[in-house]
Amino acid sequence: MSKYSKDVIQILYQHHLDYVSGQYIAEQLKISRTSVKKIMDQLKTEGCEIESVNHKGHRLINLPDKWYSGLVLPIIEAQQLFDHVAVYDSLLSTQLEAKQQLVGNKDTFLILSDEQTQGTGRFNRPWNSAKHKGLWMSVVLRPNVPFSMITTFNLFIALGIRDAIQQFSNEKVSVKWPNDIYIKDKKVCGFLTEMVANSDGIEAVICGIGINMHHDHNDFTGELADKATSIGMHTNEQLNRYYFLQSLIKNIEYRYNQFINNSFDTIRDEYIAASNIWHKRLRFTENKEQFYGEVIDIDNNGFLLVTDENNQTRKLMSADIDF
Ligand code: BTX
Repeated sequence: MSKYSKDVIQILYQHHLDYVSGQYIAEQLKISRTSVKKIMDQLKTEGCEIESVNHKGHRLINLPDKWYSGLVLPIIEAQQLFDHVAVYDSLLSTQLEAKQQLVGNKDTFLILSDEQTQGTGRFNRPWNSAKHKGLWMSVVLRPNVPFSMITTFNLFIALGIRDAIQQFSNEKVSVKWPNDIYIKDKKVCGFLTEMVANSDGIEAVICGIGINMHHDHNDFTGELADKATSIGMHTNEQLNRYYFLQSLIKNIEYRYNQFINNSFDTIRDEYIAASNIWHKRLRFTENKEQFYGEVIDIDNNGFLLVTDENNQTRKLMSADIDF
């Protein structure tokens, strides 16, 4: 891919419905018109719907589905959340990359990759992150809040992710405390929050988010076959990752500001209504201990209150829950 592809597509996006001449693009980027033509052909073979008309120029008809930093940038710039964004074709893991890039600066940023070859969930479990299929990303934020507040970060962000997915799904989308988002009875998204801190306070919060988007039934094999789903399997609309990202970032920003300014009890009712863990006998795994029980409440700090089979109430901060 030419290093100018992202600039060319950004220029086309900025002019959206209008034609842009090859001459104009060449002048803006200080490259030849032949190079512009080559890049345009390359973009078309990658699936960008570009119309080229003699004496008029080039026009982007539809947003592509492939990630181009030139198209992600305007989405990020429309919100206040991030200082910058980096877009990759393939990474081991956006979470690993984010942790490397946060050192030695105070920036907030987004790392996005079309594929992860070693995507991971909690406890180093593998996270399936196939190319072109999903949204695999990590956000780095720098909240100036006490350590004690960080436990509720995940709960606020869960609602942001849930709201974004709900906008595109025909079916009800719910939160499975503490780290998953479900469509009906299948997992569409997993996310995790990690923190870098020193004695002065929190240096960074790194939230890794994996959302299945374009998968169909055949894409989920093995243990995922009856566990996982994608937004694409529950929508009538043509799903485009840029439109989804736009909504996701907006919703995350909204919930992040809520998190900074409010305690969990202000969203507790909303969180409870969005959760799918009520009135069920569930299996809990906490620190390798397994037990069965029923969730009775989520307290004002976001801890789960569970009555186990011995009628004991347990307070959980994090656990694996199986239906
Ligand atoms: P988790 O440990 O709760 O979930 C991991 C479990 O979810 C796996 O053991 C498997 O059963 C199931 N699983 C794996 N891949 C998928 C999938 N694509 N869809 C549905 N279920 C799946 C949840 O961890 C947190 C996952 C965070 C992933 C993001 S992606 C961007 C960032 N980079 C990275 O390496 N991790 C995060």
